[in-house]
Amino acid sequence: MHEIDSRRPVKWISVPIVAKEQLQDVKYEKSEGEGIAKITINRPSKRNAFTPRTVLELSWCFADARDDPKVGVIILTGEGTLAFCSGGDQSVRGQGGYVGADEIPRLNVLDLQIQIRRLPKPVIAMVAGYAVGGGHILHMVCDITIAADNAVFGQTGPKVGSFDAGYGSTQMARLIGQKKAREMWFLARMYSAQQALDMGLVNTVVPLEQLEEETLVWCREILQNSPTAIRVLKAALNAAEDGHAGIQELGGNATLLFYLTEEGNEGRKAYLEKRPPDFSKFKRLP
Ligand code: S0N
Repeated sequence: MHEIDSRRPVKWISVPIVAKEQLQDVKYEKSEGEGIAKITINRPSKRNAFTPRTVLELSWCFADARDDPKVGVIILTGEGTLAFCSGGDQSVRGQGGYVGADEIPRLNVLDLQIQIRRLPKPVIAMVAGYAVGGGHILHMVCDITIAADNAVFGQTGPKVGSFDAGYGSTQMARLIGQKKAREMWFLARMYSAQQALDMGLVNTVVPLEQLEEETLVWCREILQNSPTAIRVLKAALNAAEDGHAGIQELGGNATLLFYLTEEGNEGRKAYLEKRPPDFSKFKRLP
């Protein structure tokens, strides 16, 4: 029998990182002089359905908004008034996932969901029209949802042969309860904005023509508050449900805050100055 030598040497091949390209499926904007970023899925002729490329571009934008210290709140929305997002683009769904130019099937929207959930700044879904399928899940993983009165919410998975057994199920049950979540998934019905509000699926419903104006009011109110308090609260609200990953996120915030203290820096300074650290002056509070 031919044996595989698992200790054989490896040949490392240098891989160039693909530079970020021009956005094709997504619009990315920042408000002048304010800390608001707006990310818009821009495929209105497909009701803003996402392909792997769309998801990749969304991920680039969220990464930029995360890294930009001037950005304090991020809006996720869809182009036009007919749809926030209609989920995965069924015309590029292949075997094993959604297929892009590289012909590799992917479910990379799952990575995007985690990116939004763990992003240490509030993400607001601004929903006009349909938020269905994977698009419905995207709004659910956002921190807040502002819905226009023409918004329609629902899961279509059981009709088109797909499901989200991750946040799409568990986060939904946290938001609207187990019975309602089972109804929403098993029957795959559509729900109006008012029904969504009554279920606790969205934070508020406003007339379509006031959607952006009202969303900006929420953004500006958030921006007046302590960014650190908000980031720790977001991590705390995630922590109990996200297991080790949730604790890691909350713990990362504790480390960040500790690094900002004199006590946190005493050990580093002592190491660099080649002396024993002196923690004696730091209070041991009750
Ligand atoms: C959104 C709907 C209800 C809008 O109806 P309306 O207004 O009557 O417009 P249509 O005429 O139906 O649509 C206009 C044009 O847009 C195309 N289109 C719309 N949605 C899609 C789509 N999702 N994929 C591809 N094309 C779409 C229409 O075909 C039409 O084009 P033309 O003009 O050329 O005919 C209605 O459109 C609708 O029901 N859409 C389908 C909704 C749907 O079933 N979405 C997919 C659900 N599944 C997922 O999203 C899975 C996502 C996923 O990747 C995933 C995988 C693993 C784990 C988790 C997930 C996850 O869910 O996140």
